[in-house]
Amino acid sequence: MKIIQSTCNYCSIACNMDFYVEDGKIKKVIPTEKYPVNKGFSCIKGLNLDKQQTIRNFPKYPLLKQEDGTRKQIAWEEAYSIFSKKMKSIVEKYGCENVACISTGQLTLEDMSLVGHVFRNYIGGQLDGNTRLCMATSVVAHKQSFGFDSPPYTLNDLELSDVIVFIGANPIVAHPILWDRVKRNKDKNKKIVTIDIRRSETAKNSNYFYEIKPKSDLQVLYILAKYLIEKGWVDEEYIQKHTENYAEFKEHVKKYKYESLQEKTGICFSDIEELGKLIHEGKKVSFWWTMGINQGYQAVRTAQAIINLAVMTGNIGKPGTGANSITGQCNAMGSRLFSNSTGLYGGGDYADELKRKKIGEAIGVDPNIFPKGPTLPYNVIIEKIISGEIKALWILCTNPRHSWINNTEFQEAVKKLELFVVQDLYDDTDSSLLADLYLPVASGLKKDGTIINTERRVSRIKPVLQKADGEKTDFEVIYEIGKALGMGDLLEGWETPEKVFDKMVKATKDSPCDMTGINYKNLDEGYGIQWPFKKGEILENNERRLFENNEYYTPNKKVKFIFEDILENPTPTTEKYPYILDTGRGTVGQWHTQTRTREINYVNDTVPKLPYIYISKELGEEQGIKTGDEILIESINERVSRFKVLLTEDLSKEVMFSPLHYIETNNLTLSIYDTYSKEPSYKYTPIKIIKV
Ligand SMILES: Nc1nc2c(c(=O)[nH]1)N[C@H]1C(S)=C(S)[C@@H](COP(=O)(O)OP(=O)(O)OC[C@H]3O[C@@H](n4cnc5c(=O)[nH]c(N)nc54)[C@H](O)[C@@H]3O)O[C@H]1N2
Ligand SMILES: Nc1nc2c(c(=O)[nH]1)N[C@H]1C(S)=C(S)[C@@H](COP(=O)(O)OP(=O)(O)OC[C@H]3O[C@@H](n4cnc5c(=O)[nH]c(N)nc54)[C@H](O)[C@@H]3O)O[C@H]1N2
Ligand code: SF4
Ligand SMILES: [Mo]
Repeated sequence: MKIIQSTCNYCSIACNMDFYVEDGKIKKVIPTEKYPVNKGFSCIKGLNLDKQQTIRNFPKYPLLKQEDGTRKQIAWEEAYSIFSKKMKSIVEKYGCENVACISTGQLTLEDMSLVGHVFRNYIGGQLDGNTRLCMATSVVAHKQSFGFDSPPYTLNDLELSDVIVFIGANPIVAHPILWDRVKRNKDKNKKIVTIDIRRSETAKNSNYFYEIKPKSDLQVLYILAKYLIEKGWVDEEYIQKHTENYAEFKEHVKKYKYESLQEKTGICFSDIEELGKLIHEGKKVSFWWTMGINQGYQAVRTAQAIINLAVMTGNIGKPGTGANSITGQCNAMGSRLFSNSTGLYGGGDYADELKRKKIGEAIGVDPNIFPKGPTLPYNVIIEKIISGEIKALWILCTNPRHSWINNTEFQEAVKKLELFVVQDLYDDTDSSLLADLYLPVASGLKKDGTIINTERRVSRIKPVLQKADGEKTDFEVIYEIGKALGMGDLLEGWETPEKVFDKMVKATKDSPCDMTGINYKNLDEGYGIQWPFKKGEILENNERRLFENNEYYTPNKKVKFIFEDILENPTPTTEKYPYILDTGRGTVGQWHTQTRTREINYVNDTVPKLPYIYISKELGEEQGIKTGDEILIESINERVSRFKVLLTEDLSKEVMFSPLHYIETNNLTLSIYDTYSKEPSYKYTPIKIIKV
């Protein structure tokens, strides 16, 4: 029996798994014991990776939509030819700015780089990723505050911290192995703190829980900063030496009044005193945030308010500390640095002439082929499809008919396209079913490449199984499309994932994410390597954090306090729509739009088949609603969805929660975005109940 170590390509922890393979079949899957991330553990999704595409009879050949709406199987060569002819004619007729591609955080770094090369460098179209729905806020916050998109921590910091603060994050459900690292922390007196708008699984298992009003984090964080400053519980020396803009920040937070705290946030002054004391008395305090922060209308500033807190208390760049944004999809970090969408390969800036030249030379292309500026963000792509400007869309490894905010609008939008191509494992996803051309691809079990996890660790995805006749990987399909488009010489040196990886590594030389010391050979030793890792460096410690030398990536090497006045909520609740819909992950076993996790029998058998919504017991009693009832919920934009009710004591009367795993949820959400990152505000929708 052969044992092949590869990486789980669901969540951003990127556990490694040992696949035991015999006669072309996976006999068992065991979490890799020596891997520094998951140390022999994994969640149910990783353990069931062998079920991928084995239960359903999935297609191996492309499907072309016919005039009567049925789909006909066609040969691969025909599909490439149709794609390239149609795409080229649309570009000719409407201009390259009117074709778009939406990629993902779930492909390999090599797949993403290649799509960037084909679609941005060659076609010159618009390219964004579903990472916009997820990590755009953190990216902007990091760039502005730290000078580069650089999550500073290593997962080991969870084992070293004595005060661990989760803000808008529910790792027990969303990142089980991150939570495992918390449980491995040996400090008996450690304090786990959760700030959420509902008593989440993580809140229930924390020592302290602060239940705040939806989207009131910025108020809480500014008042907490004001309190710490008044008490003198800040690290003056660190602030003096390594930060800028502190005096202005100090002045800014004075504005926020303790008197209005309770009304605005739902927590009281004694909570701020308690939280302030916890942070002050902690020796190694770490702050961790995820989608409760990133998905909001003032999200970037909220993320930066967390960064400000860590910095002003000197909790950064030391073991067990940090302002730590947790990523979501397995390769969210890779897509941020290598998709060539919002920035140049390796986290470069399109406007930086010097960098264009350097990266062009490093990867062997004329820098003039790089786009002149960043891509249109996802929401503008959709708006321009609706307005009839954008005429072609290619999506890879994402299911926006289900996951996009206000998703019914997506369905309406794609009807206007002249060409809609979906590249996915399955031909029956909500998006695949709408495609003019559907391109099937093999699962991660048959792919070769790398991904970068939440702590900047690069690891290998290796083919565990061989492809069947006709089956293609994403890399092959993208490459063949490039060929059919006529890229010719431009594809020289891009033939294999390894070649592309080596190119991308060269593009990072001397940048903060310098990976010139990483190659497939040293990755194949099986421990993963975090960036930065320069050529010639010796890896003494494989669990490293950034900013240990107190130098940031800004021009003056100082971290910047960034803040602004708190905005009015663009869509507050009204008398007619008095409740707020919160959305997010429902269970460990369910992954987003459930196309993959439906293949895990245990998950399928145990999760509700119908969409469900949690409502507080109190409200249920008041309104005569019971668990198991079916109700209709209407959102402020007058869309209606049907849910099964689950009454709970974990919510306040004003808030309801429905998981994103059901398409009905995003039927209700609104087209509201953060000002700077354009990340959707998925977690705040005014709604009302229509009883059934
Ligand atoms: N099982 C499973 N795991 C997953 C995924 C999955 O689909 N299934 N998806 C992966 C991906 S891509 C991502 S991005 C991560 C997401 O991981 P998380 O962000 O941890 O998950 P969510 O449930 O979206 O949201 C976290 C919490 O934010 C809270 N919240 C909502 N609004 C606010 C607010 O205004 N303030 C505060 N403080 N909290 C608020 C919600 O109540 C929720 O408990 O999970 C990853 N892991
Ligand atoms: N209401 C609400 N909506 C949300 C969120 C929320 O918190 N609330 N969270 C948002 C977030 S953070 C995220 S990340 C998004 C996720 O949204 P999506 O990315 O749309 O969700 P997935 O189900 O992961 O879609 C991945 C698709 O790729 C396919 N696939 C899997 N592996 C491969 C592969 O190797 N190659 C190809 N080509 N296809 C593959 C799968 O079958 C699936 O159809 O949802 C967002 N939507
Ligand atoms: S915790 Fe994440 S990476 Fe690890 S097995 Fe589960 S889904 Fe996969
Ligand atoms: Mo995500």
